[in-house]
Amino acid sequence: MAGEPVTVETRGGVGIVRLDRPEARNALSPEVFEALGEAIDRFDADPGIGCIVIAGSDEVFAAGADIKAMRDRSFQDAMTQPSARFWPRLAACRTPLVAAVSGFALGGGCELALACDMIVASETAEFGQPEITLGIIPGGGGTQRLARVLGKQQAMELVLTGRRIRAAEAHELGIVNRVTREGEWLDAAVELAQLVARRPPIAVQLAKQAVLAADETALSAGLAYERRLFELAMATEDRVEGMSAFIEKRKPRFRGR
Ligand code: DAK
Repeated sequence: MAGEPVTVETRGGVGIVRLDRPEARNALSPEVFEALGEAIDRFDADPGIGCIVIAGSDEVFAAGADIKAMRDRSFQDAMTQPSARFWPRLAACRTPLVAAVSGFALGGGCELALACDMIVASETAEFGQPEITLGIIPGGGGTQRLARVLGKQQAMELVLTGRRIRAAEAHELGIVNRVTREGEWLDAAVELAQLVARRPPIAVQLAKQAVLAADETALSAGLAYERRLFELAMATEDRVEGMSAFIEKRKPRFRGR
């Protein structure tokens, strides 16, 4: 019998959630969506966690939504099942998210990685949106996020053909932050996450909100929003500590206030 569909651990201020459903190539069943959402919510509420890594195994990040669970789903089911709730839940996470991708990231798996704030990929990673081959289209943000990162033409090709791209091409196209050698992907992702986790947490969350707003707003509105968030950062104790530490030539001790 299959065990828990995700495992969690922490490493130096970083929460790591790993999809663990190897018999189905980490397909995102309703149970996986629920467990993943819960783990992310718990880490997001934990003041000891400054960054979250979402990972799979060496072989597969996630092969997408569970096709077997989806085949007989009615329209009503599709409206209410956990996957529909998962995506807004993920978007509400204030803590930065790093996707650590090795092997296949397909369909909802690719969308999960794209919904994260940064992606670290093994050279073995393959990304793709094969939904079209099943008679559906991406439903977890793939068309929108790919079009924003790649531009219309490149996104259109991937979405209309379902062609998979390897890590090197994904890096060239700007989807992936860095590509590592096989076997080094998780440590590299955790290292990047730990760097973020060492930064003052309120400023980190404000910075995440500011960058995400760039996709949603016109430049003038985005600049005004950034200005408000900057002013909030100025009101924190951590920024007094950060600036004092710089002037006194010592390491800052951030307390999340
Ligand atoms: N769902 C269910 N089972 C899957 C699966 C999937 N996505 N992917 C693999 N499996 C199962 C296989 O059926 C097989 O099961 P058994 O035959 O052993 O029972 C087992 O995992 C091993 O699979 P393979 O034999 O195929 O393994 P390989 O290593 O040869 O190939 C592969 C790995 C990942 C290349 C291949 O399995 C594959 O192409 N998988 C399907 C990829 C795919 O088409 N993904 C897109 C799914 S649709 C939404 C949000 C999001 C979505 C929808 C709605 N809303 C918010 C509304 C997302 C949709 C999708 O992702």
